[in-house]
Amino acid sequence: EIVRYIEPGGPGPRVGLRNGATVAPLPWGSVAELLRESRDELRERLTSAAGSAVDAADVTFLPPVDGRTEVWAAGVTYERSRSGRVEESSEASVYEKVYDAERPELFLKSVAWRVVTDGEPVALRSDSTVDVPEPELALVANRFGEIVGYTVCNDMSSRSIEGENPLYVPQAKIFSGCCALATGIRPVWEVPDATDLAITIQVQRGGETVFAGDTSTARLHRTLEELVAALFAPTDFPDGAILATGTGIVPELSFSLAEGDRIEIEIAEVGTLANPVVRGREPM
Ligand code: DO4
Ligand code: MG
Repeated sequence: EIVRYIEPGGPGPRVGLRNGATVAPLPWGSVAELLRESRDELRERLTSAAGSAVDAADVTFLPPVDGRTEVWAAGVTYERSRSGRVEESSEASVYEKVYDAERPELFLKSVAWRVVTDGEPVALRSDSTVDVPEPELALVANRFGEIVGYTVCNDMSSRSIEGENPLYVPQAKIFSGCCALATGIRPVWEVPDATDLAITIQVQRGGETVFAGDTSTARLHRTLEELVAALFAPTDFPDGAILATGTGIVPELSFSLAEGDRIEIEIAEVGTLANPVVRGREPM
């Protein structure tokens, strides 16, 4: 897996290759720089370029995104997401239409510096009453729009704010602690078939599982290539982009996350992501 990390007493963030319990530095100064390579160049250089390895337990892993690389997300790409939005929204037809439309729903989820990673808190808006995690396969695309890797994304969302009016989607989706990515990017050639990966989620509260769900990328209503092509067609991404592919797991509307919960997500062959939940600050 491609990772970003800091060694104690070492230089600033490095890009490395995690292999089991070790991490070896790679020659790129940032993930943004690495995403300027073509997929073929990256594959060739990754196999030969790693320096001397250190123990993974001795380093701090950072979110695997930096610089000008943005995180985008697709919405209403699974039938369960469509039915969940129809239930919560005052404007249900918007979601029914977009599910079958040629143009997918795409939105900017996060700039790199706002992303958190495994073990760091994700947040609930203080003005929201129904909040959920959204466990999503995220595609890592290079500057040419080639998918070079996969990671796990949690697209934290306020259902009460989005449900009030679809024009509030940016506020329901973008705030401090809204976007978590796993620590590693699994290269695409390590995952021969991404079209049937199991996705599971659990929410733990006071030692009990208060929500559990599962799905598979086989239930995606659009192809991975189609989503990346729609993102890259009108827009340049000189340092690549990360694109979360939408959620296929939506709890009943009676469920909401609470401060102190712990969210655990796993995507087979891609990785895991676990985060504690905090309540964001009150309005000033
Ligand atoms: O329409 C809002 C976004 C839905 C979404 O994020 C998802 O389906 O994952
Ligand atoms: Mg989502």
